[in-house]
Formats: sequence, structure tokens, C-alpha cells
Amino acid sequence: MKKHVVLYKKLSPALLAKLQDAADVTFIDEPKRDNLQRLREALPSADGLLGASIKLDPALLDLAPKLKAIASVSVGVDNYDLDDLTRRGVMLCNTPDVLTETTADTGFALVLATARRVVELASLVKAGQWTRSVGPAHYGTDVHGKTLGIVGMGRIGEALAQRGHFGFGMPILYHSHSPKPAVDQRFAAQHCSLDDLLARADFVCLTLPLTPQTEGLIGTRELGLMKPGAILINISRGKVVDEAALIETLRHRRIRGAGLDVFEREPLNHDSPLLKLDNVVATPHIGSATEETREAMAACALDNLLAALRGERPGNLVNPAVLK
Ligand code: 8YV
Repeated sequence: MKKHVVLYKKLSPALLAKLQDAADVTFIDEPKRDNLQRLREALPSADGLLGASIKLDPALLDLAPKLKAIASVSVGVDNYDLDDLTRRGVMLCNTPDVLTETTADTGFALVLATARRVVELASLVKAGQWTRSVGPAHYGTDVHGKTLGIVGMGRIGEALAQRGHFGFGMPILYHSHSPKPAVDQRFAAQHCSLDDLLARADFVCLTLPLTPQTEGLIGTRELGLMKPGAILINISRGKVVDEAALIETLRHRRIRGAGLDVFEREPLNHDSPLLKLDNVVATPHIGSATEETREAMAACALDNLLAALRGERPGNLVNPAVLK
């Protein structure tokens, strides 16, 4: 008897065929957070779920009494209540590693785009307003040789440090639970307190997961510690930053700018004040969004799920306590 999988993120034809060979599949095309009715209707028959970007809270999981495994096409797992899943005996898998380099590329794209005002000035050209040589009013700021501060030194943080150190000759500061001697040695990096990093870095890059401890980590006080010419980069989760505090800080130009790929609410409202600020580069959560990496993530998630449904220990099991 084939297991039943509810798929709520589109797969490539090759991966969909692989899934359909192994399981009965119900596909729900990109459910919207405010319209989960079709997902709710499918949950009672689900042995497995594969998707991302939807908060699968206890109320939804109460509709899925057969559920054995969730394969998230993401590295972040803030959409899931791990203790609740473990109590229910539901395995949660994610897709680390395969997206590390791509997400770090996105982080550096935002560093460069924000520092050199690429979006703002490219728009000026497109609008036919390039009428003379660029002058001081449109100067950006250098990236090479500036100090890169990384908050959260996990896989993506290390990949950012690699780009900054070897690619742009940037001194590396980082804040994490504890110092990482291998990082210190490889990137001539310095572990420091969050306050010290905020006060010294020219670029403050957030790469830490969203947890109850990191929610609102960067607020008015922390932004006030940053240098006036500094730039905030967020490729982690929007809720790590107090968005209202950031808007005020940017509006009063207490820091130079922000490059943001994530927001408190996504999609970002079209009337968000952030979009009215010329010192903000905003991208639509494209951290891992390349053809190659999204296919690799989906393939990884599919392998995780099929292993779990075969009764094996899946790779990238986020809540191993579920096996006890
Ligand atoms: C997207 C991410 O959420 O992996 C994560 O945690 O934030 C991004 O990669 C994910 O790719 C959605 O499918």
C-alpha cells in the first residue's frame, strides 16, 4: 500500500515523477497563508508532507492524524513547532548545505548593491535621468577593505566570511554562541560581543536562525550602536529585526542603508515604508532562489521524505528525539 504525500511546493517533472513512483500524491499549488482550505482538506490522508513557507502549526497538524514526516524545502525551521512535532511522533527534515553558497552569494549581492547604490542608480539610468557624469550626490561607499560583521557563524555565515576575507580583503568580526577557532584561523576572524560588532562593523550581516531568543534581536538600541556609515544586511529572517525601529533609523539616516531579503511579513506590503526609502535595497526572499539550488533543495527534501516513509532514519532530521 503506497503512502500518501501532500505536496505543497511545485516539483520539477523529474522529481515529481520520482515521488509519484513511490507514493500517492496530492499536489496543492503554493497555498497562500490566508487560504489554506485545500491543504486542510488534504491533511487527514497525509502520511507525509513536502513543501515550505507555510506555518504548520498544531491546529493544522491536528488535522493530520496519519502524518509521519514533514520534508521542508528550506534550511530554516521557524515554521514548525519542534516539540509539538516530536510529541506527535512526526519527523521534520530540512535542506542545509545545498543552499549555503547560493544564500551567501545573495548576502554579498546585497552588500554590493546597497553599498554602491546599484538599484537606485540603475533605476535612474532606466528613467533616462543619466544626463551628466556621476557626482558626489550619487557616490556609494567602498566594500573592499571595510569591516564585515557577521551575526551568526553557521554554514552561511562562514560562506559570507570566505567571500569577504578572500574576495574583498575585509577584516571579519563575528558574534555567535561561542568562538570558533577554525573560523578565526581560516579568515583571520575575531569573535566579539554583539555590541562590539555593531559598533565596529561597516557591514552588519544577519545570518542567524529565527528562534524565541533571536526574535527582535536587532532593535532601536542595537541599531543605535551601529556607525552612521554602516549598512545592515538581513538574509536570515525578518523578525530578527524590529522593522519599525529599522524604518525610523533609515528614515533619519542614522545608518547609511539596509539590504533586506527578508521581512517581518512576507510578501512585503507594497505600501511598506521600507519601499519609500532610497537607502534600502529590498529583494523578495531570494536567498536560495536559483534554478540549480532550488532543484537541489527539492531533491534533498524528497530523499529525506522517502527515507522517512520507508521507515529509515532520514538525512537532515531536525528532531532526532522523535526516534527515541
Ligand atoms: C526559502 C529559506 O525559505 O531555506 C530557507 O530557510 O529561507 C529559503 O531558502 C526556501 O527556499 C523556500 O523554499
